[in-house]
Parts: sequence; C-alpha cells; structure tokens
Amino acid sequence: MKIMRLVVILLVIAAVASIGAFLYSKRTVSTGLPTIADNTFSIAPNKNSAQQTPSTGEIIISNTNPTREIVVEASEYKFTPSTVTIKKGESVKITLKNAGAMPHDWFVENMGGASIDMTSAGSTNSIVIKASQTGTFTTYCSIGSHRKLGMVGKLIVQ
Ligand SMILES: [Cu+2]
Repeated sequence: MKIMRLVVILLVIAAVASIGAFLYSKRTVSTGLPTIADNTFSIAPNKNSAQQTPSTGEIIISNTNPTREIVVEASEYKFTPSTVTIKKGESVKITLKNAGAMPHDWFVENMGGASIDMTSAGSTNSIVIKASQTGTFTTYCSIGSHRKLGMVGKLIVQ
C-alpha cells in the first residue's frame, strides 16, 4: 500500500533525523569546547580605581572634592610654575596644561600613583592629590629625555 510505504519512509526519516540530532548534541557536549560564557572574563573597570588606590608614599590620590586647583603649564622643556606648594591634608586638584608642541606628563618621584598622565599638546589633564605628611618631592616629565632637558620641579607639602 502506498500510504503505508509513505508512513514507513517518514518514520525512517524522522528516526534518522532524531538520531542525527542526538549524536550532534552529544558531540557538542562531549567535545567540551568552552562556551562563550566560559571564555568571557569580566572586565569591569572601576572608573575610580586609580583614585581610590593610595600610592606607596605620603601622597595619595584623593577622590574627595578639591578645595582649590593649581594649574601647571608644561612646555619644551619646563613646568610653570615648577614648584607647587600644598598644605598637608588638603585635597588639591593639580591640572597640567600642555602649552607646548610635544606631549608631556607630570610625575611625583617615587609616588607611583601621584601622576598626571601623558597630555598631548593643547590638552589638559588633572588629578586630585592629598598629602598626609610634609616634605619636598621631586616632580618631572617622564617622556623621552624631558627630565634631563629641564622638565623638573618640586612639590612642597607644608
Ligand atoms: Cu615633557
């Protein structure tokens, strides 16, 4: 009978298809390939992490509201003013204004966290710092040989 034959053929097709699907799913599982989720490590940058991590010295990067701002102008090859004076315990925003033609930055020596990142010509960058101890610290531009060429200054904490 034609109908019986058709039904048998359909059953065979269905059986082959389901066995195939079963083997396929089995294969997917048994390969143990990591899923996208396994491979995804979470990158959840904390925007304030740099500001919340105290540096190793007496100067910490503060995320509290600064009471004032000191603008340091950078050019080839000097800082103006070269000496920045702050008071112990006060949060001060230091802004590096690049008035030169080359990129510059502003580092407080031996205070890894206390630095203003590379600032391109015509741009400004800031940090808020707070010093817990008095002292005089060397500041400099870490780019190329700018330090040797004169981009050195002082941070005095009174
Ligand atoms: Cu420089």
